[in-house]
Amino acid sequence: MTPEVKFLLSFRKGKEMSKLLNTLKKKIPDWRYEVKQVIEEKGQDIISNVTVSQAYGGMRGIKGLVCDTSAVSADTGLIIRGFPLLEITKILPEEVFFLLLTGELPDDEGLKDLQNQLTEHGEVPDYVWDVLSAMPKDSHPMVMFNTAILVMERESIFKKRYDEGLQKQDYWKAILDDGIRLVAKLPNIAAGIYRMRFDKGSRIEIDKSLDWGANFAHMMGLDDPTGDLKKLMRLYLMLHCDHEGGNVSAFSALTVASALSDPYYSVSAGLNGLAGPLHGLANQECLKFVLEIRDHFKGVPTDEELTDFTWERLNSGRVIPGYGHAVLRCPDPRFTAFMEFGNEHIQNDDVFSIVQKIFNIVPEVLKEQGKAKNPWPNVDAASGALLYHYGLTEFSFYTVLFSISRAMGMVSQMVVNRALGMPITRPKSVTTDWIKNQ
Ligand code: CMX
Repeated sequence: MTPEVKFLLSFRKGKEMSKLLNTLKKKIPDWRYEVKQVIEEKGQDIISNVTVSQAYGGMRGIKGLVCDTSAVSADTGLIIRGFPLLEITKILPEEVFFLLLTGELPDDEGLKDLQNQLTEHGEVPDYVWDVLSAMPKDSHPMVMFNTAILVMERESIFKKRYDEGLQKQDYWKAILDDGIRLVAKLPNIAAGIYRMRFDKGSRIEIDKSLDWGANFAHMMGLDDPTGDLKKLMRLYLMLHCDHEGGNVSAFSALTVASALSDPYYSVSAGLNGLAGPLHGLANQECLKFVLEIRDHFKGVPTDEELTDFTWERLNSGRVIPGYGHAVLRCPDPRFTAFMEFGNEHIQNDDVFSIVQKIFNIVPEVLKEQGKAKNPWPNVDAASGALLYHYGLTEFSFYTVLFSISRAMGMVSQMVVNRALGMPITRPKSVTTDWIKNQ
C-alpha cells in the first residue's frame, strides 16, 4: 500500500468515527430536500428589487444570497443558527464552530471529538515557519498570517480528491476536512507570528490539555496569572466567528470558494478583505484612536473635551473607528459582550474607561452630524482595550485574532454551500451607459 493510499484510508476511517461528520451526514440530505422544495415552491418569488443607487452603493441591502450559518438583524445583531448572540456568549469557540456547521450545539462527545481533531491537526509544517522567517521584518501581521495560509495550499485534501474525481455530492466532506485542518493550525500560526514579529522569543508548543482558545493564549506567552486572558481569548474567538454572508470577508471567501478553489485559497481571500480599515482592521484603528485620546489628554478626558475631539476628527474627514455598521442599527451585541467582560474583570484602567466614555459621547455626536446611518458601536469598539489591558499591546496584531475566529464562519459557510451544491457565483454587472439608456 502506498503512503498516499494509507493516508487517505486513515483519514476516511478516522472520519467515520467523527461525531461532527456523522451529524452532518444525517442533516445534509434534509437540508438538500428542504432547499429543493423551497426552490420548487418559491423559485419565482421576488425577494429584492435593485435600485440604481444600490448598484453604485456597494449593493447595500440587496437580498441576493442565502446564508444559514448566521443572520444579522438590524435591531438585535448577530443570531447564530437561531441563537441570539447574547444568549450563548459563554460557550467555547469549538462549540460555536460545531453550531455553525450543524445547526446544533454539540453534546460532550461531539465537543470532545471536535477538540481532539483540532488538537490532532494543530501542528504547523516547518516550511511555513521558513517562509514567515524570510519575510521582511516590517510585514504586517495580517500579511504574514495570510501568506502562511496560502503557502499551506499544497496540503489541500479537497484539491487532491477533486483531481482524483471526487463526486459533487461529496465535495463538502473534503472541504470540511480541509477546513478543520486549517482552523486547527490558525492559533498556532498566529501565536508564532506574534512571537516572531514582536521579538517575544521562541515559539511555544501546543499544550494538549488545554481547550482551543486557552491554548492560543498559552502559545502567545503573555502573563496570565489569573487565567482571565484565557477567558478573554475564548470569548474573543467565539464572538467574531461569523456575521452572515454579505460582509466583505465572508462574501469574498464564498465567491472564491464557489469557483471550487479550496479553503486555503478561499479563507485567505476572505481574510485579505478583513484586513481593510473599514472592516476587520478597524479594531487596530480603534485602539489607535483610544490611545491618541489618552495621550492627548494625559488620561481620561472630560465629556466636553471628548466631544470636541470627536468633532475635530469628523471635521477633518476621518471616520470614528469602531462606530457605524452597514446592517446594524443598534449597539452591536458583540460590543455589549466585551463591555460586560470588561466591567466584570477590569478596574482602574484609563484605556477601558476611555472606551466607556466614547460609548457615552460618540453616538450623540454621530447622530448630530447626521451622516452615519448607525451611530452605535460595532464589535471593534471595545475589543482592543481589553487585549491592551492584558498586555497584548501590539495592535497591528488584533486583526489576526479576528481572523482566527472568522475562519470558522467562512469554513462553515463553504461546507454548507458545497453540501447544497451551490453553483459558481456570478452576478451581472451593467455599465453606466446601460443605466442611462434604460
Ligand atoms: N464615523 C464617521 N462617519 C461615518 C461612520 C463613522 N464611524 N460610519 C459611517 N460614516 C459615514 C460614512 O463614511 C458615509 O459618509 P459619506 O457619505 O461621506 O461617504 C456616511 O456616514 C454613510 O455611511 P453608512 O451608510 O452609515 O455606512 P456604510 O454602510 O457605508 O459603512 C462602515 C459601514 C462600517 C464601513 C462605516 O460605518 C465605517 O466606516 N465605520 C468605521 C470603521 C469601522 O468601525 N469598521 C468596522 C465595521 C465592523 C467590521 O466589519 O468589522
